[in-house]
Amino acid sequence: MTHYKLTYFDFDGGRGEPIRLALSIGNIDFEDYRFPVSEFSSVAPTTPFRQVPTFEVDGEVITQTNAILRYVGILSGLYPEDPFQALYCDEVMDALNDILAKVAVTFRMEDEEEKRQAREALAAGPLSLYARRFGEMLEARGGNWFADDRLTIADLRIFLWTRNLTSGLLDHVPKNIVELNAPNLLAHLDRVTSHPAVAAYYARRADKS
Ligand SMILES: N[C@@H](CCC(=O)N[C@@H](CS)C(=O)NCC(=O)O)C(=O)O
Repeated sequence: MTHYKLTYFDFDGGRGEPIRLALSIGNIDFEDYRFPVSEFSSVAPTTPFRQVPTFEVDGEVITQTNAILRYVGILSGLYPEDPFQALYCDEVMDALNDILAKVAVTFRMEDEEEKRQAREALAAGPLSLYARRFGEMLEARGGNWFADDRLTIADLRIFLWTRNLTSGLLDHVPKNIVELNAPNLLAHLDRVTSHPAVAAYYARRADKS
């Protein structure tokens, strides 16, 4: 049997979480290697691009969230077979990577005032724009799912982004930014959270903690 190993931070979010979810939904066994953020400086040099997540397939190390996610999405039946529906998925996931990269810059800012200004500018600009566009895409694709009229890896990525933004954990970004720009993403968040396969995954996680 193929040995899969995901290496990512020890929280239930970020770029690693949709990969964990897709594997679990597909009943694919994998080693879920989680490490504390404080240990990143020792893990990073062991990875090809000094970044996580990494995904090992029988010991071969693969990088890039969306590439990994497409692969595990195919294995787990969460990536559309129809090329155009697959394109919808890819568009959303690549756009999400772009906005995450803009926010990631602010995590490296040590000066609190500089970070506050940068985050407020992001909230007023790109974060609002991306939320609006994602909301419009969802609407244009039927209102429930981002592709294929069902749960796909695109939904797994977006609902985690919405969950993060609404959690208030991103300092200096108003908690209601999604509500103001794309209220349908909040309904999407509920829809994905209550999807039986997703709910079952988090029920298993809660049992473990
Ligand atoms: N293009 C990569 C980006 C991965 C990435 O930026 N990961 C973050 C953690 S979520 C990281 O390792 N950041 C450290 C760095 O870039 O120095 C992907 O999509 O997987």
